[in-house]
Amino acid sequence: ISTRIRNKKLQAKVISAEEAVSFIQPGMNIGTSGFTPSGYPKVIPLALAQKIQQEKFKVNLWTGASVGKELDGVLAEVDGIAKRLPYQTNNAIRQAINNGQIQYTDLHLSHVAQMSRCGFLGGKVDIAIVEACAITEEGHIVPTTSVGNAASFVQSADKVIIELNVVQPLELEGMHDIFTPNEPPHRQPLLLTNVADRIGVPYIPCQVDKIAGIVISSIPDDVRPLAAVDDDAKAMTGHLIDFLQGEVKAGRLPANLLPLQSGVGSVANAVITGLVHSDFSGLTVYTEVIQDGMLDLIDAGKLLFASGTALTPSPAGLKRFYETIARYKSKIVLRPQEISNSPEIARRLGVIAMNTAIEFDIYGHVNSTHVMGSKIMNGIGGSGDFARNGYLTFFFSSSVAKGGAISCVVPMCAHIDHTEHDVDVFITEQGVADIRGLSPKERARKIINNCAHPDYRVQLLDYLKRAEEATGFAHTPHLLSEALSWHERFVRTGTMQVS
Ligand code: 0RQ
Repeated sequence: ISTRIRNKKLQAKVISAEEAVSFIQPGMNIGTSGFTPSGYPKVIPLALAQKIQQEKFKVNLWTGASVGKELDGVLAEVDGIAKRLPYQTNNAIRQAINNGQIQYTDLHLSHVAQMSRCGFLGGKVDIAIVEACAITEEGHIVPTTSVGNAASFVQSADKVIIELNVVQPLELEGMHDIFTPNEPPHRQPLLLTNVADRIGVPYIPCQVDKIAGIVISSIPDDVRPLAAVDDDAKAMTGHLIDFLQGEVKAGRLPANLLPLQSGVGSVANAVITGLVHSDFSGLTVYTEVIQDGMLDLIDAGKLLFASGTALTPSPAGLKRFYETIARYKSKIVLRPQEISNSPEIARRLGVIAMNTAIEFDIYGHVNSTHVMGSKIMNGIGGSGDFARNGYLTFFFSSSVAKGGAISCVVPMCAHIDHTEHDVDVFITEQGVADIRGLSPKERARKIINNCAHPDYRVQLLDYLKRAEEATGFAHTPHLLSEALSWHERFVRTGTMQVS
């Protein structure tokens, strides 16, 4: 254990998970490490769930993004969460949010650290629980497969509990670059001008006295298998690659493109995998999650460097990563999400932002988060950090969902996460709508003709034509009594199609 806990005084602070949760009081704000099912604490939340089941109380859970079942899942199942932020993908949590049990605050991921430090989120972090692969002699924490908000939570917490995970390889040490900005006014620029630049230290700074206990864990990350790449995702990837080639030819992008950002989900991974089989090389990545496709790109010699805040591989991808960690170590850096998702850096580097929508409307607004206007799916995640600040911003979606009963191109989104001002290009399996420089009415025709499913094109064009006539060809024509009728029709009849 001395190779993992290098401070003698701290070796005496190893406690059980049950002892660790005795520090947690009802109503506390618990800030944890973790981003996607990577690098989150596991044995302490499992013990906390047991305590909550016996004593019936709730805590507020702040993480980096979604986390694994040993944290989100078990705490939701014992009804132990009062407020959850800033992103989730767990079924039990989603259900509890949508039935009113959990209050959920869905935030741009780059905003969370500053908001928590500055007390915007309902007090400060009472206890930070952080997964580590080692603790240095000075008490500094070496994170594992993600960084998320851990550094900021440690900085502002009263107490820190470390979950030392002995199945996370020690070779992870050196892969992190931790920097926490000072608060305004007079904040200094982030001096990061290339994806591989390092601006911080390879550990989370922490004072020895703040560490209340260390719990040993040997539970691996709950990584998930990748969804199969379906025909829609393949078609979208093809459209994207053709489009990027056109941009290079037109002189609007360099031959090795610009740093790529890619969201989560089946489409996002298919897109990155598609690049492996393309002619592009010398690529770089400045993103939040590093998925299997990026490891493939490194193996194919096409990806020079990837910067993110989390490794989010499939089980097979994680095995490959662990087995050949030395190969990837020099090509990957993990940063706090405040830096990986920084709007300042996304703008400076000229990131190509690629995210997935639930639906988008004919004028170019995007809904990434809500089903039929009311029910949360996951959250905005980092999509807004990159979409607004990218050099070139793409949104992907299949043109229809639920076997064609839902058109993902609608007259008006029933919830808006990204506005018409944030998007450059939409891609569905039907085609590409490049809306750069277009007026709303020009955009509408392009989006309908290029991206909507043929089964819904006539219906959409009819809406547009009638809205133009009714408003006297106003700037962004809408029929207010009809704009959301497509969603209403689906809820009432089970389809958006007019019979
Ligand atoms: O539902 O699972 O019940 O079949 O939505 O859709 O097609 O599997 O797509 O896995 O790529 O997820 C937007 C949710 C897409 C995701 C979203 C239903 C569809 C299916 C999932 P079923 P697919 P994906 C970086 C960036 C926001 C955060 C973000 C997401 C399910 O990409 O959460 O971008 N993005 N973060 O049937 C009703 C519609 C629908 C619909 C699809 N119009 N109406 N249901 N579905 N379209 C990541 C982080 O920040 C960590």
